[in-house]
Amino acid sequence: MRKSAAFLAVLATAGAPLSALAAPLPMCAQLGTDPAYGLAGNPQITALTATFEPASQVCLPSPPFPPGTCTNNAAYCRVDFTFSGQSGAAAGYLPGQSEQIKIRVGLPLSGADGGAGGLKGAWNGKNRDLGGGGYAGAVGGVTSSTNLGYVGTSTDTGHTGGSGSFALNPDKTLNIGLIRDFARDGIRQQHLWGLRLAKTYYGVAPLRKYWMGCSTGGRQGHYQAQNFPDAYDGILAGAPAFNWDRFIPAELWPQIVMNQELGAPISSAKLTAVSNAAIAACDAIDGVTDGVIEDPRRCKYDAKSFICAGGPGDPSSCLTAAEAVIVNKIWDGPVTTPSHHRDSGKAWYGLERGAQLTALAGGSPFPIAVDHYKFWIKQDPAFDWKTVTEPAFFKDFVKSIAEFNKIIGTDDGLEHFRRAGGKMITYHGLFDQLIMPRGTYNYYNNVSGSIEQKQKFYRFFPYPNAGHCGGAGLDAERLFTALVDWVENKVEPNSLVAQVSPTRTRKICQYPDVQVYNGTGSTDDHANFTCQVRHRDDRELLAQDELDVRFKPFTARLQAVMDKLSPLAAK
Ligand SMILES: [Ca+2]
Ligand SMILES: [Ca+2]
Repeated sequence: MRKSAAFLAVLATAGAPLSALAAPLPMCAQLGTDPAYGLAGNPQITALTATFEPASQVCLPSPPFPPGTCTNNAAYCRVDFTFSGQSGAAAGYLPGQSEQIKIRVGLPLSGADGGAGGLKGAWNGKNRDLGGGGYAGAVGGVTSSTNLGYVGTSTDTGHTGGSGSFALNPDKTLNIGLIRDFARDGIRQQHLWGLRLAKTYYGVAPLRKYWMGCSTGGRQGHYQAQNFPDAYDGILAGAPAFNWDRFIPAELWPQIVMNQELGAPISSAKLTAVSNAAIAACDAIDGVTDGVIEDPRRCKYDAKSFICAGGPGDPSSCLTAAEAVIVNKIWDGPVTTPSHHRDSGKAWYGLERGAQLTALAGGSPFPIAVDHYKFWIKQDPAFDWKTVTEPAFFKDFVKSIAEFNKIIGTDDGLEHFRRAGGKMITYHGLFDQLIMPRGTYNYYNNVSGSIEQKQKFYRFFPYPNAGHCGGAGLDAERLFTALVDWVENKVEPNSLVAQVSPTRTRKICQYPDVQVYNGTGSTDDHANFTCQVRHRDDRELLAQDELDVRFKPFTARLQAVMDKLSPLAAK
């Protein structure tokens, strides 16, 4: 890891007076037992443990993984506890209920505990908070941070278990306290306790603070950039689950149209076959026939081309005419009749042509979307999503925006983050099978400023052919290294290299640059491609993704509806 001389000098001068004033630095176990260190005996802390975790090797089972697929974990100090700073109706909970945010802080060993090789023991002087997935509901491992020398943190976001049912009280009212903990307070406390424990354990506050997360972790990263703009030097926030109020109900759209118009899901074999047909049809648009679609937004493949002709040449998995209509509706996302000549009718986006459809349109619906519909929108645990008609969907969609956009929509601007000097990288696998990539294009394009102004602090890397948070050479640690280099060494990340397969590397160009094959040499070598710099995206691509004004939050009309409907309107 590269560290600038200036950074080391700052750490040295900042560290000296603090450690001179502080009480003796604790051993790991003392964090769990000695009230002098702020956790033990703290009335806001329960279920406290501080454990010295020795170095270990964790191997994945073989088969299916190749023999020796192992991770070597460095020894670290693991601190687990539950934080409760709020309680009762005033904080949005039920009477007698209190905040219960589980937090894990992993600390690379200090000098007192035998750590070495970093700046303070094994610590590199920096924190890297880690994001969650789905509805969270459990603290995650932190060794991906501690193994690299960072303090690592994680939270369950204030509820237990991966269901969305925490949002609903037994009396069918919304539990605003727990929703706020999921949206905001869990990650805020995770961050603050990471800072506090670093200072306590090493005697000096971290001089660099990073966030790293994908999916819900991508939403969490954006939430903090929007709401706590000076908390981080750098944020890596991939496949972001922002627009939560909109894309989550849109994840149920495939099931609603299949149920309403076909009465049953389309078979997985057919869905896979028509996705492959789309890839085959659109592969060459980017100039290289290689199974990769560089920009699926340019792919207009019509599922009607895959209708069984009734001849001997039909694949066994071809579609009926009715199924083809539905596959197009899934790809196009929820679109209703425009009410005005300037309306698009588009409520949200679909998955890209070529993405695996079986996660959202398979034999059973995606549980996060079902839970959102049941517990959040309908506030009825017995609600059956199969009763939702297509026209009713759009009413429910507006209700979801009205009630939840302000608290967890996470689509506010980044002006304060930009002014605070933060840097953020987002990325999205373009064959993401759960979160529609065009939501990320939409957000990026709605951030204020020209492309050049945005790229000074916020960059977007679309990954062709990659799925949700991985695949096709999407490597979050490689992205994180680029972020650190940008923050600490001012190296602007214009393009990255993806190891797509053992025998293929490709460039990943920042949006809206376009990858161009140089015309000679192997198309499996990234060196034979160039990222063509562009200052704007194609107008036609932007126009086709314009959302209908009725489904955009914060228009004046919708704001009035929101304020009337929402018990959550006050953030
Ligand atoms: Ca709270
Ligand atoms: Ca191609």
